[in-house]
Amino acid sequence: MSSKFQHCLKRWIEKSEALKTELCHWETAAVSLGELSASPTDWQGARIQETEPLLAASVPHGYQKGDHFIVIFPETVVGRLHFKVIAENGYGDSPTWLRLRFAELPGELKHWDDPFTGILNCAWLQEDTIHIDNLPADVTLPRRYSCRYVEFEVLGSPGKVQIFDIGMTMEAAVQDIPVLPWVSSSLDASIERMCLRTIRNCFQTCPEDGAKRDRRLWGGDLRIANLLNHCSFKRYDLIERGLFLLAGNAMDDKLPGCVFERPTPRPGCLLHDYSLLFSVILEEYCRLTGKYEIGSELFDIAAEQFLLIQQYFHNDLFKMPSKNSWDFFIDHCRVLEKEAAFQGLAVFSLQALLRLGEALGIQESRLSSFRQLKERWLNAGRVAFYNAEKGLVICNGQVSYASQIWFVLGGLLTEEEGSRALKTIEGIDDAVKPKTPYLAFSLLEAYEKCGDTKAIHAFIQDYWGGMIAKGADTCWEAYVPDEPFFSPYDDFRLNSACHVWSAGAIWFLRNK
Ligand code: RAM
Repeated sequence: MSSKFQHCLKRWIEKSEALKTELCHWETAAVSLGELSASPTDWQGARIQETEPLLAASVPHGYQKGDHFIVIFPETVVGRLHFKVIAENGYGDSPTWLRLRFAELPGELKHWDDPFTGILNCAWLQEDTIHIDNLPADVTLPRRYSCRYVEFEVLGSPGKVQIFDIGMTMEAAVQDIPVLPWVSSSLDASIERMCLRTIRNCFQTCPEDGAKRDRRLWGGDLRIANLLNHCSFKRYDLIERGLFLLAGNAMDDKLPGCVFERPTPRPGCLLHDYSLLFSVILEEYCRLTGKYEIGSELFDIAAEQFLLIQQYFHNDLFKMPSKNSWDFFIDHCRVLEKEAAFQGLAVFSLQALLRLGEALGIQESRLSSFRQLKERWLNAGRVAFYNAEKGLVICNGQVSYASQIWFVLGGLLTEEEGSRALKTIEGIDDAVKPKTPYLAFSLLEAYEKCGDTKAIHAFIQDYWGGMIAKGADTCWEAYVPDEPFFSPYDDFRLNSACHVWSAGAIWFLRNK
């Protein structure tokens, strides 16, 4: 296949590299020892209770083979763990062997030894074993971890050892969480703080999806990160780097779903909705910053995505090539019928492309074919999926939030029809609900488009407030309030509890 953009890739990668930031480093100490217990009333049936403060002045406990203890950090931290070890009797004649387990949530520690059932690599589980040969020792682990709790287990030691001064050298592109003026309630303030901490922890040399997993740039996540950045840290360089990383890693002109930064940038898998959403990120980035040069530079590759996607449209209707194909995302939900949602998302993304084209002053002769495509997709989608009598978008017999949301956002429903659909679906018990705060973000956008500010606030308080009530201090990748063990990966221990796409509430609390 001949590539139209092959000659641009090197330049885009170079631009992304020039935007690579130095990371900030700072210290956070573990503040107490903790005890893990089963607790049916707590999220995932687990609780870690503080038992004793870890003060600089307190005499460290002595530990030997078979002992274990948990330390608690004051918040979810991301960085490199360090601590000191000494032999209690001063005679360290042999190695100390430790197992360390890092958990974002208590449930991970409680279920650590359960059989692994996940569909991703089990090496994502945050565990390390180390040998420390010479005591006394100052130990710093080489790997970056994301955690609130660390369990130390002594697998072997020269008699009793003391382990103390346990801290995390934090690592992120940004350090200080901005103090934002005015909040309307203390719950909103806590939600904002949780969102800001999440964004900070995920802002590394690019906006990563999750600090524990996948630790990489994803297109859909970047769309949300771009908006959140604008109302928080304002590190536009990180977003711009993300845009160039995606563009510079195009495969046969197709923008990748994700990108690995190390050891050198390379593309990850394809996700067709993320390829289309690139136009949305670009348009929003240009509009929010007024920096339209990047829009000019990347407009053509954004536009190309709509030509490439046409192979999946038949008579202007999107058709999944196979059921449950991972290449079309929408949400982490296996039963979801995605065709209507994808149709709406395609129109939504095409509208963003057209807005950007107009703002850039691109000639109508170039834009008109995209305008026609948008009209055709919009009309075909309405005819195929909108049931005016029921007032709902129905996809292959299924009623889902995803279908209503993307039909509203794409303008395939009028504001009135959208309001009706979003109200009607609330009364349908078996409607397929969002599994992630990613889709929940778009639900809020849909409420906003229909002018329902009350619904936005009620949903934020219930959904993000629900996470806080369950102990969250950063936003969880997946959240189904009545399914504590839900995991897109068939093992909840793989879920990330600090995920940037989940911090979307702050956009609606702040973007007033
Ligand atoms: C997972 C992560 C990531 C998301 C993709 C589609 O790997 O949750 O954030 O963008 O799925």
